[in-house]
Amino acid sequence: KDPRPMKTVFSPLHSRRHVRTELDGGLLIEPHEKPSRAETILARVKDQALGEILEPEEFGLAPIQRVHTPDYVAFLETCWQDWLAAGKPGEAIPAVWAGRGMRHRIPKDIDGRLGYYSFAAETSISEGTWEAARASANVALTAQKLVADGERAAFALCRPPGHHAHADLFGGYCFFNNAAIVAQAFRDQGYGKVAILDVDFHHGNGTQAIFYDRADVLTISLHGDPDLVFPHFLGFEDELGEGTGEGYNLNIVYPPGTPYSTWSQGLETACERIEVFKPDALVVALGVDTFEHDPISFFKLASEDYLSLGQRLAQLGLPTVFTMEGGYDVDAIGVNAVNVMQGFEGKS
Ligand code: OKS
Ligand code: MG
Ligand code: ZN
Repeated sequence: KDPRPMKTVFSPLHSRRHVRTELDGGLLIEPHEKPSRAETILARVKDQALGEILEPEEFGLAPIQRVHTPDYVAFLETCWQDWLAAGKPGEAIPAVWAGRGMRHRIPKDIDGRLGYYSFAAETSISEGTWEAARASANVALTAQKLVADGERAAFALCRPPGHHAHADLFGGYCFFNNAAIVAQAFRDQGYGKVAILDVDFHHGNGTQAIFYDRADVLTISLHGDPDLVFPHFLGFEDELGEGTGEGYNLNIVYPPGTPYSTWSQGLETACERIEVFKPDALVVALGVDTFEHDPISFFKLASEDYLSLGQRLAQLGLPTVFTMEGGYDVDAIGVNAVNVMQGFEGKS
């Protein structure tokens, strides 16, 4: 057994995010992004004795505001109270946006602000969302601190997830971009270059957008073709970065039915790009919605493939923070996520 097993950071405050609604197919369904996801992963971490489980420290808003705008953070803090004060009977759901030719100004009204600060309507807000999103960022920052203090790697069991959140937009179940916050924290602590590798089924649009004009943070995402799937409007292979950041964003897209034998070729391309970049730290935005039985995705990875993924990531030899993103087959999410950690630690 590894003399220094990987630590997991987990906050029970994740359960403060417990919305009842997700707009899907014209219905308000039970959300896919539900509390049992994190509990199932935690149970597997314990069952496998992966390593110590820590509660997060409180880092305050400063490291969040290195990535997100102050007005967006303030909106999230009061959104639910503002919604209640406006006399709304249900959960807060954005339903109006500034379309082409309209003005991108911040309205006073809560319906207007919900639209201004979002890019999609599946992500409802209710009581506790703010507290859970804050705790999730603290989980990520605590894992970052463990690695900065000398751990080889750490698992941030974040919930809610983060990779869709832009500097001032929520959506795709995400509010604070935990992976971006970790990368920026490394930069602010003197790590010269950081790579973010997003292996979630979906494009990490928020992460890409946050670092799009920067060469100090390399962003790579492997994902389902956005011509066919969420987030629909970003994540194509011709998005290479802009200005100083040109050449520091890489998107690798795949069609429905993609198995590990194909997906892993893109992983190899991604790893080779990271090796050329020579970062001082690696952040892995870890979604396991690439699983063959995921209810909302279309890749065909099997549970044992997550061991191989972990092994390949370990070969990069970098200080590594894993932030939990998607994965909605709750029966398998624990095995699949922890397989990545165990593969990283050498299990095959
Ligand atoms: C809309 C589907 C919304 C999917 C959100 C994606 C969440 C996710 N009917 N991102 O990584 O897993
Ligand atoms: Mg991805
Ligand atoms: Zn996803």
